Amino acid sequence: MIKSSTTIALVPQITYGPWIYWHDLEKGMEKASNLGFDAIELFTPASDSLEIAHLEQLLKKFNLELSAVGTGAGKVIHGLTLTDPDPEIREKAIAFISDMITFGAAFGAPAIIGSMQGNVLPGNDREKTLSWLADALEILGEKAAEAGSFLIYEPLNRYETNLMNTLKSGVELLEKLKTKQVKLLADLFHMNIEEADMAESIRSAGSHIGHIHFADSNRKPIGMGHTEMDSIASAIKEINYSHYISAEAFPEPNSDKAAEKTIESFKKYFR
Ligand code: LER
Ligand code: MN
Repeated sequence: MIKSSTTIALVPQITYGPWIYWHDLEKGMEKASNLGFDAIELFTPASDSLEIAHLEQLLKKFNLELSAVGTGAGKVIHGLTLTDPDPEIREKAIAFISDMITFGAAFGAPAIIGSMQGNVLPGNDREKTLSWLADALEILGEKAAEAGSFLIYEPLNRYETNLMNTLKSGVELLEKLKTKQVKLLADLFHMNIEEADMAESIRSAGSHIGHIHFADSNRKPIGMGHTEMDSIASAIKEINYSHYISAEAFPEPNSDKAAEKTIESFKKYFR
């Protein structure tokens, strides 16, 4: 079954971005639960920002699951990426994500590699940079397997990375890896910039897709932009997608309305 999820941002340094609820875990969970979301996706400063027992207790209390954990704080706060030319920084990036994998796995949730993938920096070789990314995914994919989980790799739009911008390039990257524990994130906002045909891209990527970010063309909640959702929803159902559809969208016009719009759209297309 396709499950609904909404995001909660808990990084104090970040005060605006594509996340629905902000800075208050318990309040966000209570609201998500009241609206009938199945799960929450968390954006935390680090793997040890929340006590496992505390989160466990709140998930139980509000009858929610943890759909995924974001790792972007490693870049935003610490300047780490998996493709930095400095091997020490790459190593720290791997350690940061590795700890996030362990944290998420305690709740059956995968870690997401989005902005932590980095970029081919000026003066650097593309093939070399891609080999650093592949090496990191091999290590982290196996780490996720050991933890009983999997890892999520997210192609981003061209304004955020020059590594992989489409699902197809993501599939090609994953198919070259030895590890089979890495799945793709289909972020409908990034896809609306990069894909020629979003539904067709979803059908082609098929079972490689392990997580979906639910946002309209303007990164507002689905239903507030011009993304044509009918064909996309059909494609998601056609590939028998059975993971989460998680609202990574701006809290517009405010968190409560964005969450309501999201669950309304989720039910319209997937229930
Ligand atoms: C993360 O999921 C994402 O979509 C990016 O745009 C943020 O780095
Ligand atoms: Mn995303």
